[in-house]
Amino acid sequence: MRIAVVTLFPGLMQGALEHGVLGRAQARGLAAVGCVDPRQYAGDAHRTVDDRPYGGGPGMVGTPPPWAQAIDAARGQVGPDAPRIHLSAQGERFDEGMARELAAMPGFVLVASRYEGLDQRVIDDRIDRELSIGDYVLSGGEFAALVVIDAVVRLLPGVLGDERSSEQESYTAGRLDWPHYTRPVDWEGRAVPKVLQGGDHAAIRRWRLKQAVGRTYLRRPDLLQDAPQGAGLGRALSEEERALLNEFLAEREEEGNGQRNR
Ligand code: 4F9
Repeated sequence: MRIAVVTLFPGLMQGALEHGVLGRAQARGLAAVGCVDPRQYAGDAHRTVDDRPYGGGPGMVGTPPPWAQAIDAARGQVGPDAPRIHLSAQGERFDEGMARELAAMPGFVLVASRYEGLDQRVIDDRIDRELSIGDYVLSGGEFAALVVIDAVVRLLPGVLGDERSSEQESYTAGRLDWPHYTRPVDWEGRAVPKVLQGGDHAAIRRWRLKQAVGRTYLRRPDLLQDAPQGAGLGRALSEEERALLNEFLAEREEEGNGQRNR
């Protein structure tokens, strides 16, 4: 997969992309991330890439010629029909469903503009889609672009090894994770749950699904609704999950309305 990022801070992107899963995916040739800096296409001696907004007000707006040329050059790196995606608080909300959609593509362009944004004519003419990673304002789109890249690249075949089977993946999609434990078995008077200490794999699987469904119910009940138009991975409870949730809630009641697990 090829990803090209249009950014005034290629160094910020490249630094973050060297590490961990993303660094390894690139080293192994599974993903290639390149950056295009609009400053390369600034015509004047001062390398200007923004200007004061028409109509007045604070801040600066990305000026069309260098941004449009940088977007065109980025598309040249990834393919003539690659979608051009602008990271923007005005965009549709990015979620795991969209990460899967992007992971199935041969490549895409991410445009990270500064906080005040991009001249609307560039958006109208050179952007195919706007994505938001959440309802907050960032000082620029770079960190949002990194969030999208991380969520997508980890889904590419071969990137994560075999940590999760696709069967397990479809069972737990749209559900929060279950709790994890490692040694020591007792830590500051807190024990690892008994079922995890034994070797009954069916019981362990059942316990984990129960915790996942219970946590989702308590913390993110919205995920237990079918997603409006297939974007997110939320879905209604299955029969098995409903039974597990009833058990989870009964056990929680017994424990005294649980500080456990919140
Ligand atoms: C981008 C915020 C994506 C949320 C870009 C300022 C942004 C953003 N999601 N804020 N520039």
